[in-house]
Amino acid sequence: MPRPTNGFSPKILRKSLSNLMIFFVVPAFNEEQNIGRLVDRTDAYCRSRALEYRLIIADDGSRDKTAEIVREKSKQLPVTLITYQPNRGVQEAFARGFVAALESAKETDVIVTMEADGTADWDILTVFLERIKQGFDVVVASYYAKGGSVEGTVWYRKVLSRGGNLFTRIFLPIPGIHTYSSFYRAYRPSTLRAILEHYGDFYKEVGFSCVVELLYRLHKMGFKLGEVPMVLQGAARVGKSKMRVFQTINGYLRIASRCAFTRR
Ligand SMILES: Nc1nc2c(ncn2[C@@H]2O[C@H](COP(=O)(O)OP(=O)(O)OP(=O)(O)O)[C@@H](O)[C@H]2O)c(=O)[nH]1
Ligand SMILES: [Mg+2]
Repeated sequence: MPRPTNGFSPKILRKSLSNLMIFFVVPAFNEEQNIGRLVDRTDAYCRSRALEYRLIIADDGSRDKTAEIVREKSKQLPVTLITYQPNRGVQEAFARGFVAALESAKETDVIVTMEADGTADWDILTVFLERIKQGFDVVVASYYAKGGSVEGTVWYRKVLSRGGNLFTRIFLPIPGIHTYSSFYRAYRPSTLRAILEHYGDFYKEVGFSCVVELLYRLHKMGFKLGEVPMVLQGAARVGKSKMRVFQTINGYLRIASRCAFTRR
């Protein structure tokens, strides 16, 4: 049974969200065990709520059947495959996905990023869209906000994630934001266009820390950022995590020294 969407009735939601298009941008690396499920889930969710969408999957040098599966799905569904070799990291996949989405997105549309592994809570998607309609420019799924949590993940990943998050909250404070590393977010297209125009790129970072840098840039540019509590279901993923721990820690340190101390 679908869970209630934080107080918004499905009927009201359908009416208020009927004229926008969602551009999903999903980075994927060796996700053959999860990607088909993600495509089907996206389609079922959007279809049941009469949401128009395009799902852009950026396959970043996978050595498994990720691209093949997505290509097959794109024959039937509004799915775009971006694929290249070799693997360059999640920053490249996000950047290519953003550029593809921005080529078609109108200002009233919404760009939603999420992981390919199915760990996101679908029921908060409509809350994201409502927040954007209410005037937020960017909304992030937050497992460290009150009401959020991380479930089904090994203890050392939880410690690392919480430690990294605490670090960013101390050195890169953003009022009202408790989670910096979440991939699951909704952006008004104008925010990403503004970042590109102002900085010339979305971020400098390579790897998972790029999303932290992007969020901090958006904050510094004065955009209104909000969050929605989420329970991250770690057990929903099949296969191993692709997060490179040391690269990510290094990235956080670099961002802190570049952004917090030099205020750039
Ligand atoms: N394009 C691209 N995507 C990547 C790369 N590494 C990871 N990803 C994707 O980024 C998302 C997050 O990676 P995960 O492996 O789930 O990392 P995680 O969420 O920290 O780990 P779990 O908690 O185990 O899920 C997934 O959709 C991956 O497929 C990469 O090098 N390139
Ligand atoms: Mg994951």
